[in-house]
Amino acid sequence: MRHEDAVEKDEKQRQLDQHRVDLKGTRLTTDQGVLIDDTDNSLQAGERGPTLLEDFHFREKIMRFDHERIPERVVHARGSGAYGQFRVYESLTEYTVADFLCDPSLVTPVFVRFSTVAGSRGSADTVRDVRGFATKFYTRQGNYDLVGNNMPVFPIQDGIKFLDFVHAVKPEPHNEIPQAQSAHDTLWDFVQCQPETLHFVMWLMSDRAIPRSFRMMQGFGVHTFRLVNAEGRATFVKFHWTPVLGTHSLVWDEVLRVQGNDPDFNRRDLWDAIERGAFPEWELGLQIVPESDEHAFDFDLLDPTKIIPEEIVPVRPVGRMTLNRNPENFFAETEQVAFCTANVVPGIDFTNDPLLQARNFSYFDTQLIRLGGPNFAQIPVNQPVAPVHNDNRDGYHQRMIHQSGTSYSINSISGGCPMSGVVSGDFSGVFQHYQERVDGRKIRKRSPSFEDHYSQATLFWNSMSFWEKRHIVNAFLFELGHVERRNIKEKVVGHLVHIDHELATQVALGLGMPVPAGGPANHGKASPALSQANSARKTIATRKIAILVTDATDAGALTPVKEALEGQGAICELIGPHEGSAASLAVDRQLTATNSVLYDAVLLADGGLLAEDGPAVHFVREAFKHGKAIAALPGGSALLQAARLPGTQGVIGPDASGGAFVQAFADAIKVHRHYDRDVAMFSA
Ligand code: HDD
Repeated sequence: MRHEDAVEKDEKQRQLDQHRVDLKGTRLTTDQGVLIDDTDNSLQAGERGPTLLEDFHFREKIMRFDHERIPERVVHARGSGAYGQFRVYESLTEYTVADFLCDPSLVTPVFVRFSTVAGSRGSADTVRDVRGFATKFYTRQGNYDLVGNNMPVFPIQDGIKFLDFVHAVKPEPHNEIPQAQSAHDTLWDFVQCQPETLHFVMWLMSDRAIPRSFRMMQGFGVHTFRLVNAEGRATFVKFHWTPVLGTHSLVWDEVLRVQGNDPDFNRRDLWDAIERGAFPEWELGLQIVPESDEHAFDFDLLDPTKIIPEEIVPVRPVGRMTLNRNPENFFAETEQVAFCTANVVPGIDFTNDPLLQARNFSYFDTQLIRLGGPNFAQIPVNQPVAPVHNDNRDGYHQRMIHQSGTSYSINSISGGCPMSGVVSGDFSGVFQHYQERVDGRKIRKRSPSFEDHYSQATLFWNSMSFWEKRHIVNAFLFELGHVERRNIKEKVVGHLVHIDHELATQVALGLGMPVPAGGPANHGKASPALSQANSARKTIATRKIAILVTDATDAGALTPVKEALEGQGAICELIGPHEGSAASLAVDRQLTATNSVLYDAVLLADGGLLAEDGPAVHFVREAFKHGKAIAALPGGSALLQAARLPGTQGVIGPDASGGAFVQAFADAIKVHRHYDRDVAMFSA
């Protein structure tokens, strides 16, 4: 039984059921429903003769194959989706009329698609990149799409520059190299020409760009939006998703190895967790700003390259989202899902953020080319659970069979239907645009309030722990190390001086450049909420532990430890010298068919045999290098010694036993990564 069968079906699931096609027990037909006897041999004039044009089955089969592809998304082409549910904790009627935010008894179905941005559909999951975090709420008042990212800021301030940014980060036009990488000349040329990118670049160079799991990423709506209540009063709002498992990342060296070992690392992780019933969860949080405070900050609320530090406006947790069901068909659901920032419901509205305004056009437009016409909202994954009645007609792939003899408004023939949503002056449930007062000249000019490109980049840098700073410097060195033009690197370092002199110095030295002359003084402000050092949660749930075993393993010593770890929600995989069983234990993977980078922690239980084994020693040393918790049962102590680890943080020896051993190991895993190990080991 799949896990979703255990929970009561929501409205969206029941709707999707109507579109399911189950081939079990069926017989082969053409698309026209004609039964076919043979699909392996084309119709020929004689056994060795030419193929006949009248073979309609052959032609249909080939035609369907030739047309299987649709254009991949221009950006965010690589993605993975899942269904789930959202429920608000308590009514937010004070701020909004959106009923999914006002009724705590309401369970709203959702579909979420996570993605990378730059790579094409078949690129690896674990590249250095922003991750998309797009949520479609199938509310009773229509679909609401919160199309966010795992970083709260964007590289550009005005949507008219989106094409330029995307062209710069995508593979270079002459040779289509590199795939899914920002480490090349055109991206860094764009950065040095466009200092508004710098705050975003700091996030991109940080560990946020290499998440351990989609389940362990924050999500941000990025823009300032508006909530509107029944009195028509608006409040500014920023949306945050906070993962219940904490926000965690891979380490860069690990990333490079994961790409070869499992290009589907994040996709598989999401899929497996849901299949296993370990449903990923996020809290929705709001930063709420009264309209009267619009100009109370030292940045512009409409500028998408800025955050509101949580220490200034706290994030209020308002609800929880659980992803509990994998799609049944990747193409039909995850590939065809069509998000649009303009999909809003009553009680949620836009601001004049020029990036958001551009997005409201772009998503709508992109679906026309991707999904082949204007009826994409009828595709099952996109179909609202709210009823749809209007005079929109025809177009490619129309599936509705409208009964009415009219398709215009106002009409008298159909009794005026579909009529206005307002009944007897009652506007409840009806979308009403917020009546913002607008007054201005038509100009192509950025507001001066958008001009400061450095202060929040500095804020981000100041907020990082020592190891996060080290990772950022190394990321700059990797990226700029792949840039061929010296002048571009110099210009980038010139910008870094305005963020922080120490950062600029370290990058300059690594690039073999003179230490830059001192820039402006660092303002010294920090926002601790930005550091991942503060995000570890006290759980080992869903953490993957590799247990190294051999035929000499003491199963009696291992089994209670394994069971205790699994009891806390960890996933244990036994890795042995061969498939089958070792010491009466079932081996999940053979040692050379896996790699330490696919696990969060390692338990050595081999019985001494692996101490002589090169790959096993490498496995342990590499896990140490990547900051992972390592524990050895008495049988594993020889391997632990053979690994000659240059440090002890997060390493649990066989001295402890029983519950104390398990607890010490679990505590070491909860830390996520022991970044304070030997600095030299992390320099790569
Ligand atoms: Fe975008 C896809 C997120 C700015 C134009 N964007 C897309 C997706 C996400 C985002 C998560 C993937 C949706 C999915 O899974 O199908 N985009 C963002 C965020 C932005 C942003 C958080 C800034 C705050 N985007 C942005 C701008 C434009 C676009 C400024 C154009 C003016 N984005 C698109 C697009 C895509 C898209 C070309 C490609 C595929 C699609 O829309 O459906 O229209």
